[in-house]
Amino acid sequence: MADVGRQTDGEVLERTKQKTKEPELYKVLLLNDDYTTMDFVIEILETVFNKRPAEAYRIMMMVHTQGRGLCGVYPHEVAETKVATVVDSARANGFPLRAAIEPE
Ligand code: TYC
Repeated sequence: MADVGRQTDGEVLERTKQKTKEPELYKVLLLNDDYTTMDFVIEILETVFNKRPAEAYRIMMMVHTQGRGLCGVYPHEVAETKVATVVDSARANGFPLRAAIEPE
């Protein structure tokens, strides 16, 4: 049932859409390169994406063998922050690791 919106001059406006929208979600992907160590990628997956060790290893190997791998799905601002955290941490450690976001 549509809820009744505000009233103006005897006219009743009905609100037919929901007021709150689900946030759009984005995939965060890690990309392969030849120089970042496997241990560093696993550490990133555990610390930035909250993966347990076995899952972190699985995702790292997926990226290593397939070129890219899914780390998580987040609202846009969270996804952008994850990418920035990955890149900042990689550069601080001298690695060229890259991450990307993609609409879900
Ligand atoms: N290919 C890298 C190596 O052989 C490991 C690696 C895995 C790098 C995943 C990046 O996102 C990555 N050392």
